Amino acid sequence: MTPNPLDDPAADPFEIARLAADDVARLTGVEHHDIALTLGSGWGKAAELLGETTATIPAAEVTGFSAPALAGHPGTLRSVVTATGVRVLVIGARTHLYEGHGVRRVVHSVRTAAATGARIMVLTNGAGGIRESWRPGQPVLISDHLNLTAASPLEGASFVDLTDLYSSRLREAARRVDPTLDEGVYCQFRGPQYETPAEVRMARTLGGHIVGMSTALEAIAARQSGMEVLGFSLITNLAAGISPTALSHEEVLEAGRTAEPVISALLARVIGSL
Ligand code: 8IG
Repeated sequence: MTPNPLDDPAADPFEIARLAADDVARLTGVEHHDIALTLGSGWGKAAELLGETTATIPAAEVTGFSAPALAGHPGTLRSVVTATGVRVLVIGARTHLYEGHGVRRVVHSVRTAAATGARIMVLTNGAGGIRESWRPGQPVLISDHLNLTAASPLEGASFVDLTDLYSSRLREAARRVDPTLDEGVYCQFRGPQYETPAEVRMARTLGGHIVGMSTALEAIAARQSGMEVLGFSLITNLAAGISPTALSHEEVLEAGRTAEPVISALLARVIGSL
C-alpha cells in the first residue's frame, strides 16, 4: 500500500488537503461544497434527512485518508444537496488521536473540507455528560472547549485566535430550531480509556461539562482554516463517577440508537436553516 503523504514531515498538510479536495471534486462531480459535517456516534442518520445524496465515495480513494498497514475501515464521504441547493460534504470517516497516527491525520478531513470551499464546519460526537441534569440520549451544543490532549494541530508559530471558536452566531441559529438546547464546555481527553472519576472531577473543577475524545483538535484546525464551527455532542452516558454505575459500552450504543432519529432530524433542520 502507498504510504500516507501526511506522514512525511517535510510535506505541507495544506497542500495535501488541496489534493484531497481535488479528489473529492473529481469523484463527486461537485466542484465546491458550502458546509461540511462530521458525523460522530449517534448522528449517522442525519445525512439522509439533509437532502439528496448525489455521490458516496470511499474515503480510501481520497489523498491522505488512506490508512497504510492497518486493516481499519476508513469510511465514506458523501456529497448531499439540500432543498435550497446548499452543498454539504458529509464526513463519515473520523480519525481519533488515540489511533496513534498523529494530529495531521486527525484533522485532515477538516482541512480537506476547507479546501473544498466549505465555510462552515459542523462537528458532532458522542460524549459523556458531567452536568447532573443531563440524560443519556440528550443532544447539547458545545459552547467552548478544554483541550486536555497536550496536542495541537497547529505547526510552528501559528497563533490562532479561539475567542469565539464555537460560533455564537451558529449556536443561536441552532437554538432558533430548538430553544431547549442546552450547551456546555467540551473537554477532550486523548483516550481511548474513559476517564477515572477523579479525572471527571478535575474536568468539572476546570469548568468542563462534556467529556470526549475527538472534537477540540478538529475545531482548532477548522478555525485555522477560517471556517465557522458548530459543535454538537450527544450525551450517550453520564461521565464516570457522575452516575453510580460503571460505564457500559452497551449503554452507550443503546442511547445512541434511541436518540439517533431525533437528533438527526434536529441536525438536518439546523443545517437547513444556516
Ligand atoms: I460515547 O464518557 C463517549 N465518548 N472521554 N468520556 C470520553 N469519551 C466518551 C465518553 C466518555 N462517552
